[in-house]
Amino acid sequence: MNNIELKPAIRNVQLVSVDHPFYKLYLSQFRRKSNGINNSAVKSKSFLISMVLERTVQEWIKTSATVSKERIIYYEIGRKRFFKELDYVIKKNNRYIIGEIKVSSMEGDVVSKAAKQLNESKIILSHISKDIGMQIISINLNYKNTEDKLDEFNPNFSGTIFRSVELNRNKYEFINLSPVEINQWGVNNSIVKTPELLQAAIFEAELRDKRRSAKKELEDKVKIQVENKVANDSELQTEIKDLMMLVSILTIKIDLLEKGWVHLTNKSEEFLNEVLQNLGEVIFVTDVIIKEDSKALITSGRALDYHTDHHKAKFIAWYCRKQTSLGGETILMDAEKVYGKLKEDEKKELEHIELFEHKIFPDDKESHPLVNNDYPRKFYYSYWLVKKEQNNNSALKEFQRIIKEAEPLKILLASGDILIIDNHRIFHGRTSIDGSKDRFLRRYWVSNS
Ligand SMILES: O=C(O)CCC(=O)C(=O)O
Ligand SMILES: [Fe+2]
Repeated sequence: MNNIELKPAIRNVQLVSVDHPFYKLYLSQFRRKSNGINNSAVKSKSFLISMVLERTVQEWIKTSATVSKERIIYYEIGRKRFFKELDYVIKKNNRYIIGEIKVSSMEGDVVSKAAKQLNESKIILSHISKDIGMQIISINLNYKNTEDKLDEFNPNFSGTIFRSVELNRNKYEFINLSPVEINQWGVNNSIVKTPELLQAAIFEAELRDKRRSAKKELEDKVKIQVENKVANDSELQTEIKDLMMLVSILTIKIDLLEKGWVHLTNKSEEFLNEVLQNLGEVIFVTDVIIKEDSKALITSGRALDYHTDHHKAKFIAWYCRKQTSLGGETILMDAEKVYGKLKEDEKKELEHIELFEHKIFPDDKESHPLVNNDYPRKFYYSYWLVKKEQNNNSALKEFQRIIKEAEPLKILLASGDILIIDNHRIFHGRTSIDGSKDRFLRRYWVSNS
């Protein structure tokens, strides 16, 4: 079977009126659920007037003959019934215009919320019609304090001219009406029974707006004060710097423990030095650059396959001073994950495999085991250090096969980047350096402390 549908599809999409029995049933259940939550709350004036104005706008829209009684979207998903309310629906032949009325005391995101709601409805309704327009009628109680321009109110809804706006790549028709004009129309047509409520709500909205800007001003002032205090207090500055450093170091240590590597961008070499002091002892520093006719792989421009560095390095850190213009990507592989895919007898077998020592330090021996299962497990691996007699070892071959097939983690270091890895767990390598030859990484080996 192909194409198994995991999500049940939307079915049976219809527009129904508020009297539809399903909807009535749904509402009664909904009311029962919300009982006791809102009853005792004192309603704000803006909340009360928004109900009044919304109803008034709905009546105003009814002055257009094309407004539809059906404004509830009914649909089913699986065996469940859903309802979505629209503030109004205008039907002209096969064209639907769905509308949202928003009364608010703020600007901005109220309208984008309306747009989002409308668009969701449009997607559902597209099951029954392809020709759907969206309208937003916005009424801002705080209209005096916004830049939004008001549109003309035409007592005959059919003659209203909407503006065309685009939000999130969808087109909407939009108007911004004066609450005073709507209220007056409502009073004249006996829809609004409390003419003075609007003034009270506007007054309330103004107070809220004043509080909002005063709060913002206060926050800004406090921020400046704190900044000034820090700027003039070197002791406080040091404390903050130390704490920031401590947090960085702890974050790095946690990442190294959990996933075995960490990539930081835009850092200084001083920062790295401070981190390294907290990780252990730096035992070796190398400039990873390209030398002409280099015999050593690392200073050639060639690709390097997965390997670990010297086993005395618990961590390797690279500071990128300059990256090449093409290639030179770091590749990483979690040896724990590779190892985990082996069969038990293959794991056992690997413990007995010794690789040539990567001779650097005076006390280096001749060879070193590929895996040491003491806790935490340690890997040591370089394909160029595998002894000839191991070349046909089936466990090693399987280990190498899994590495080859696994998806590498690729990181392109940029100037100022730091990469730190747990050298006993994460294999590293790089793709060939095909661009500019001035690539410069400074590499640090850090022993356990
Ligand atoms: O050039 C690189 O990105 C890493 C080379 C490498 O294997 C190393 O620095 O140990
Ligand atoms: Fe390396």
